[in-house]
Amino acid sequence: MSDDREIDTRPYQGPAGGWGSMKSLAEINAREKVPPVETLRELSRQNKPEGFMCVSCAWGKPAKPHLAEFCENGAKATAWELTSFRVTPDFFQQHTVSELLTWKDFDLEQAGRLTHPLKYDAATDKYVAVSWAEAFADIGAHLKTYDPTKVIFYASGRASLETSYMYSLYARMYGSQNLPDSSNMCHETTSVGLKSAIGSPVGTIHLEDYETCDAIFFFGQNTGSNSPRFLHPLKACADRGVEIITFNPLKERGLERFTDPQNPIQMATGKSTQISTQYHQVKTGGDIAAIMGMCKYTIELDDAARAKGEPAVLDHAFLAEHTHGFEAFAERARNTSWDDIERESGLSVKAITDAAKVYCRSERVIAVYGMGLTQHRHGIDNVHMLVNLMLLRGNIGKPGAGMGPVRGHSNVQGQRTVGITEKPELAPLDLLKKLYDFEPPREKGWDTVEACEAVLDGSAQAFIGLGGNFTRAIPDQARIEPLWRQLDLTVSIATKLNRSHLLPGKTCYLLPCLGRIETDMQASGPQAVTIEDSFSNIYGSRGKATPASEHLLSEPMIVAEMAKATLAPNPKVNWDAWVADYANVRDAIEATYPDMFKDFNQRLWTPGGFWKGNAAAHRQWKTESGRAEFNCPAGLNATGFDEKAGRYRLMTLRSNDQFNTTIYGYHDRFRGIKGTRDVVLMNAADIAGAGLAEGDTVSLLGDSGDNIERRVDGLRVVRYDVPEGCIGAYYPECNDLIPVAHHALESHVPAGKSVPVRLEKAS
Ligand SMILES: Nc1nc2c(c(=O)[nH]1)N[C@H]1C(S)=C(S)[C@@H](COP(=O)(O)OP(=O)(O)OC[C@H]3O[C@@H](n4cnc5c(=O)[nH]c(N)nc54)[C@H](O)[C@@H]3O)O[C@H]1N2
Ligand SMILES: Nc1nc2c(c(=O)[nH]1)N[C@H]1C(S)=C(S)[C@@H](COP(=O)(O)OP(=O)(O)OC[C@H]3O[C@@H](n4cnc5c(=O)[nH]c(N)nc54)[C@H](O)[C@@H]3O)O[C@H]1N2
Ligand SMILES: [Mo]
Repeated sequence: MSDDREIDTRPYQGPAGGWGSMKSLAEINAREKVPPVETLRELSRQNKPEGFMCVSCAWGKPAKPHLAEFCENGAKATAWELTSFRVTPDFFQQHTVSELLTWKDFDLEQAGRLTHPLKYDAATDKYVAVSWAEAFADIGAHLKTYDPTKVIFYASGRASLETSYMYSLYARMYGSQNLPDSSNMCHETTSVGLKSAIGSPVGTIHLEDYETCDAIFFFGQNTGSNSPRFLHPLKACADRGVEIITFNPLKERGLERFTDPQNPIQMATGKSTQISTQYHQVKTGGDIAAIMGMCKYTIELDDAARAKGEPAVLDHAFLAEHTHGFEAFAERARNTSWDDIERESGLSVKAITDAAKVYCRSERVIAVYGMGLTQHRHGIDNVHMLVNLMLLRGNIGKPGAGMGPVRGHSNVQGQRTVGITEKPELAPLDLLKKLYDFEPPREKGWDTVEACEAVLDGSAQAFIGLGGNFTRAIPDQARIEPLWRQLDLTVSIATKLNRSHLLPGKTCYLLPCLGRIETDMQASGPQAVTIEDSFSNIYGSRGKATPASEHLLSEPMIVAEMAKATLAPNPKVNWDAWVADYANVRDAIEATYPDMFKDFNQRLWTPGGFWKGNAAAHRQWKTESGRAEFNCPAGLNATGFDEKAGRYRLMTLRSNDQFNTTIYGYHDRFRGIKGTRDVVLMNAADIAGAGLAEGDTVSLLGDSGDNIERRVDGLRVVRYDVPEGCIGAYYPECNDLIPVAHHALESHVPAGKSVPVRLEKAS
């Protein structure tokens, strides 16, 4: 166990990348005891044509990859999967589930890869090995007795397009549309916000657009930690003189400066490249106001230019031909006062106009964003505002410009593409009915928040998890965990042990699967799978590492066997043929989505992937009006709650040493926090104002006013450069503080970037 670590919270002076990332990598490889030859062999295949696609983030894979087309965190994810540690049935003989519940997330996953199918035995409070046949038969028998509309089929965004297609078909043939995925906690705000504004639920740019853009506006995305390969195109942009304007409450190192580990001169001389040309520490939830300020400046500059007969600033031809609602929005922007904008954004008029001037003089602008915009009560307004800004000068649907949301899990976007969605209108239900001769459910299913509510009110009967760590990723964990154990059946398909597995339903199975890096041998030979990245490009991926255990089954096989055990035979669906050769699943995907997946099997190994297409990128707007929509926000503040004395806006953050709930270690290098994750990052004035000193121990208490006590104790105060009133702490440790009801309107993404909290000093 790991509680004797040395704690160090001195600020980090180095750049992102560089020798620091090399050292961090070497450490994790040594710790996982992966033989160096194996590591090197696998890393050399990472993100390469005919290789495997990284299991970490969804950043694009260039057609001409670098010699080493991986980053520190991608390599960590590889080592994490290749680990030589194993969690065997013997491990569970030694540890009861109650005991394991006291372990930290890090220690649970560090124990190694799961090796055998397991069933929870309530009498001994232990997991015990079972045969696959027994597990499938029992799961099927249970599912047959439930109301399908009360069964949750969750997916975390890693499983392939093939698995995801089979999984969503299985759920629907069973009668359930409850298909939430991790996207519900993540970029669903993008899916809803971009769809209503530009008619496309995903980003509009290609990776190559970074070669021709002349400015980048960056909101709430932590590139250095969460999509580090993006640092290469960003560095190339910086080298070309592209202006990079960042809005983030925290000074994230990867957005400040970067040393390219693949550049021998930078590595030898210790030189780094400055990334952001302007860095604006906006208040948490203050982006609507900041963007409104930029829109106001741009529109008023245009008003003045036209009054003087000078060239227009706005792209009036584009506005007239392609947009709807401009006049109403322009009036709103003109009528918004700079006082309100300054107060709500926490930025000065000068800072905002400096940014706006760059916008006005740039011809090709890319807007990048991540969780800093999506995880707020008014997250949709955030996304809409960014679209508004981009529309003003026609920056969507032309080369070198467009919307660039950075997706999370490596195939999270793809899962939605092939049917994992609780929204019936997003799945081709009529075609599925025709292809497979069954009656698909037509009612809307539960998303993640609704699934949580269904567990809270007792209406959910069973949970199937295709990967992920659901109960650890969601809000309000302390309230939900006890009720989780009332579920009649819980089934987790997983590679490693995590906290969700330690909350067994009345009947509970833990099914270990192959990872993407491993050889997947089926009747027709070794299989490849496919994934879709943030740019809507689709790639083949082939694992070649030796499986962690001979008892593992592939995800498609597990889904197929569960389906066969649950559903009446259907001559139109040959699950066995699909498993025997995944090319057959790809043919089925092509038949279901002919536009996006034409010649799917032939295009599997296209260098750089093949593009599934995007109407908005061609200025075809699939919106209600048939045009790109300007949307006015409800207000200027995205948090959804008022400021009051003693109340802070809590941002739940990822460290550089984690992948979501998978904790690789205790070193958030770029933020200079080592040895602990139990911290709260606070502004010096706030520390003094609360009568605290650095290093004090405090508790955070929920302050949402719903009379439910929420608290997290034992957090160490760290002085940090964040705006006053805004504090940061790590996810998932602080998820207990987020009420399930505190989510983005419409998209239902838990509002983990602005949570109302109070502070209490430990006595
Ligand atoms: N190594 C690693 N890679 C990952 C992940 C991981 O955990 N580890 N997770 C993956 C997943 S699933 C996802 S979704 C992505 C997440 O990647 P990101 O989108 O980068 O998500 P976060 O790190 O949660 O937060 C992003 C940034 O938002 C800023 N922020 C917080 N509040 C605000 C605000 O109100 N306004 C603005 N402008 N900024 C704000 C924070 O300071 C932080 O820098 O990364 C993926 N890649
Ligand atoms: N407060 C707060 N909460 C958040 C967030 C936040 O920023 N703040 N971020 C949210 C976001 S963006 C997301 S995406 C969610 C993440 O939520 P999830 O996607 O549910 O969680 P992960 O931590 O990615 O899941 C890790 C587990 O996946 C399993 N796994 C890994 N690889 C494989 C595989 O190949 N196959 C299978 N079957 N299983 C595998 C392992 O058992 C591992 O323990 O959390 C959300 N929760
Ligand atoms: Mo995510």
